[in-house]
Amino acid sequence: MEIFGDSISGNCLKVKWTADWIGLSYRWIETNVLTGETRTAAYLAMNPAGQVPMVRFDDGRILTQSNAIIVHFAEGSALIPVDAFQRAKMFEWLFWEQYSHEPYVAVARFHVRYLGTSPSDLEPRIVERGKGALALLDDALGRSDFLVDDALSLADIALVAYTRVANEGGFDLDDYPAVRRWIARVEQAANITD
Ligand SMILES: N[C@@H](CCC(=O)N[C@@H](CS)C(=O)NCC(=O)O)C(=O)O
Repeated sequence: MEIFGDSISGNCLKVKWTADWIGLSYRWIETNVLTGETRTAAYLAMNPAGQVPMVRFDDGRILTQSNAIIVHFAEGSALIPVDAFQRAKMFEWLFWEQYSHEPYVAVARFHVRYLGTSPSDLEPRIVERGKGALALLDDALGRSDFLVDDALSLADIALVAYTRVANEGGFDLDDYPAVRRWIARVEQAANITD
């Protein structure tokens, strides 16, 4: 299969890390969002949303949305809890990541690191909501080594993607000590080096 992704994107890297952890074989197609490679006619024909990550399976089927992809990849693996309630807790984190974390922590980073915005010029709501998301994570991780059932799951892989680079968006991770310890723990458990 082919994974279309931009290596600067946490949404794409979480797909790569999950595939690597499971040992799937794939071809990585580097797709630059900054130069509009997701907006060409050929790309839009595959994914009308014009975004990465996107997977094209050998039979031509297409799958998009990072968290849908990692759930599909990890089906039957230890990254998805067997217990139905714990599995639902994992989904709770995955939905929260897309609605209440990524739109602030990742967007702040994109503006600061890739568009050259000064952290002090970021929209205050983005900063406030980003800090709130990091504080919520810190609180949860003060009580448990991993987000779900004290074991590495897709919740950790999805949430570490932008949390580990939150400083690039002007957030100070020193304010969230439990988060910092968890980042190191997840990087080691999930073999994350890039
Ligand atoms: N909810 C989507 C978000 C995907 C997304 O925002 N992708 C960005 C890169 S992180 C993108 O492709 N941006 C290019 C564009 O919108 O033109 C997911 O989790 O996959």
